[in-house]
Amino acid sequence: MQKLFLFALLLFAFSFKPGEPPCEEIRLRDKALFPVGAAVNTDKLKNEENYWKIVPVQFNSLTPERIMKPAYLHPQKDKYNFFETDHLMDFCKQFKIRLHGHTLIWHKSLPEWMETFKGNKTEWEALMKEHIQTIIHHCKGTIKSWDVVNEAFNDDGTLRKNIWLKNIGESYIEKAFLYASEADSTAKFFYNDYSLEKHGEKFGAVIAFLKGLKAKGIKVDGVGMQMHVALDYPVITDIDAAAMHLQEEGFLVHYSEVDISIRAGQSIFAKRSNLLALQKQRIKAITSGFMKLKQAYRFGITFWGVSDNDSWLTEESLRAMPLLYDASYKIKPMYCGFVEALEN
Ligand code: 9MR
Repeated sequence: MQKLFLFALLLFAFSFKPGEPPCEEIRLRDKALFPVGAAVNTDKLKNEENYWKIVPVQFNSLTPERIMKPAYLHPQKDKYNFFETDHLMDFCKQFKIRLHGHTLIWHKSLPEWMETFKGNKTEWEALMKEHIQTIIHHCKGTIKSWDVVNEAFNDDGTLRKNIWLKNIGESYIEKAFLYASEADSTAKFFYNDYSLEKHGEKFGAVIAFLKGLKAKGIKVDGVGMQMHVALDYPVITDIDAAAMHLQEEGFLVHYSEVDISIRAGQSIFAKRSNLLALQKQRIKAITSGFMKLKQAYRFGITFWGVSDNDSWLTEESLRAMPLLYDASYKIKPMYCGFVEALEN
């Protein structure tokens, strides 16, 4: 009995190697047949060695997490602040990384002057036009794709009552895309939103609306499905169907803000190692589904952050652990699941 116990102990000791990576860390950007992206925090890119050592090696597409939102870029009516954007554009040029503009029109991260602006419909349209076109002109040649309108729909498919809808009316979305294409007729323009991957009511409303714009000759090139998902929701068949549906309608598909919370909807008693294993399978399934799209429609998969330490979800709960790297910038099983999908 004692011998058996000793044998089991030795077996355990040899099979448990703390700190061993769950798979080989490769260069995702070289392996994938589509752009692999991350939302980037420019402070960390400048100041955190672990962070800037990973970013240009792993990713060939970046989306600025904050610095291109109106509150940062357009702090006063007659003042723009392109300092951080210029820095990021240089970085991307240096490392041959695509920079995706995020986001021109949204209901959040607005400067105070914009939220409190008093004017009639024509003045609001002029404000929006000037905002969109100044930014696109500044970045023209380097930024070749944009989230023009972000999160304009509610979950039930109605339009969100934001400052743009209140002051311009429903035509603000059409106008935003029109102004964008006037500023750069060659860039790719996206509508970006969350919960589209459920392929439900919201998706139906968004796609009908965007088809309507296209029918009027407005340039809308693609849709960003943000993909802030849980381990088991939405089901993979719905995610895949939503992506295929976009392709059938001729829209480029961007999984634009991917993260997978390991705790959302799970029992509080669930073991972390089991959840991380499920997360690995989950990203593998999501990525494999994306790879079923024709190559020309795969705009890319962008993770909403690099490590669990810099996810917006971590601000709410340390337990979400939603990204490819752990808080100390070591690859997680999720990274390996992504690689496995690329290899199949
Ligand atoms: O991750 C972003 C967080 O750091 C910012 O504080 C926040 C407000 O600007 O925006 C977060 O990113 C959001 C993205 O721009 C749009 N989709 C939802 C994302 C998470 O809230």
